[in-house]
Amino acid sequence: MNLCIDEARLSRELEILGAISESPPPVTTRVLFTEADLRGREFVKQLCRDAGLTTREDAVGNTFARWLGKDPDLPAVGTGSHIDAIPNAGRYDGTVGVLGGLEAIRALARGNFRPRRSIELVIFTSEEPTRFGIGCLGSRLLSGLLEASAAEHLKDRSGTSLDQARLQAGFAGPLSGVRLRDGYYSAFVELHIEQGPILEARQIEIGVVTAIAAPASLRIWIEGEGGHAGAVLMPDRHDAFLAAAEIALGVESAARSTGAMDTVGTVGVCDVFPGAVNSIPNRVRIEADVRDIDQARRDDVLRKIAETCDQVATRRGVQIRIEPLNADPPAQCAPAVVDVLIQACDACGFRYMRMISRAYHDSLFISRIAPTAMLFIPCRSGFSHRPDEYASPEAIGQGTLVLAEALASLAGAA
Ligand code: HGY
Ligand code: MN
Ligand code: MN
Repeated sequence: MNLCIDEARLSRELEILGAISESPPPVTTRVLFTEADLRGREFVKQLCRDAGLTTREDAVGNTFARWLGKDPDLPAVGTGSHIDAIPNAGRYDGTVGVLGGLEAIRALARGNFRPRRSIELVIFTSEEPTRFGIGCLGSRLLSGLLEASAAEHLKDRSGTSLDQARLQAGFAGPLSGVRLRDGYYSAFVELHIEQGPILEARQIEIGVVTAIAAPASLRIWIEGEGGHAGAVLMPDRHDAFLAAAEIALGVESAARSTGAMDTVGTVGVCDVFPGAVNSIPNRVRIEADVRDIDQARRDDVLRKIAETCDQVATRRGVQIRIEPLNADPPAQCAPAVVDVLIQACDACGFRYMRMISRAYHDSLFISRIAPTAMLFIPCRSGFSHRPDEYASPEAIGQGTLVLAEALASLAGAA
């Protein structure tokens, strides 16, 4: 097909969405159900309505914008990603898949393509774990990987429950109604920045994702003994922060110990109580993120972290409690959908490479209920989850063009 992507419009929309943030530009922060998140949702929904799509939202805020096909009763072809952003983030993570997906649909309509199967754009709620500690909240509920009963107990750091937060944001109805029926999508494709340096380094336009790494995250609580920083002698201390510091170093050494480059471990959250320079920390909460494409190797790292916690607890005379947040299996992308993406790359004349995704995405969970694959585009130096995250209008346009070709192929012509 002779499709044309409106790169200038797509870039403008990404800029506008990027500036809908709790932080001043160039930083984007858009945490679940904050005022910025709700404004961002409204902005994208209006663009979908302007494009003639019918929109709906479910009880947790997953948003669907459907281009009705000639055979509306057939399972639709899905595409989409997320628009929530962690603190101090960039403006392309997730949004390229949402606004690129919308532009792919608009380009098909401008090219007088009419789909046989409906094509549905999805904005997944809370892909980032920032507010409730677990990532992909919306797609976990859609795929049934997270039961509504378990989700209802989630609370954020202020003690607000997911139910309270979503109702305040205007999303009512039972969470049990979020789960999609089997066969709801005939196929799903997510466009996303690579969040790594490989495509740019090899000067390849498109990454065709064949597998998504297995993420796990832990919350670790350390209870020590507080006291006066001047009066308590060193041998008498049970400093919760120093115990946490040893555990954080243990996360790093456990990840390195597998010898595999695919194993990664990070401690990205550390709350110290009472947080006064002259008071010995008596309570610390840290959160660890452990991933690998090999689930058994990842689980080995989790076991090593637990052993480290036991040793530190004994040696330092502190109490340590591990609260597992998630430990998901990796996803294999559907070969049939991967083939369609490769054919679309060939049709557009772009170089591509098969690759795994070290970041997780909503496709990790949608792949449980529909044949799924992902398209990556290069981002500058592989930077992501930081304000200097950047993907060029040309790269975004190329990814969007391949996506449009793939959606047309998967939906069939009316
Ligand atoms: O952490 C991730 O992999 C995703 O960006 N939330
Ligand atoms: Mn992210
Ligand atoms: Mn993302």
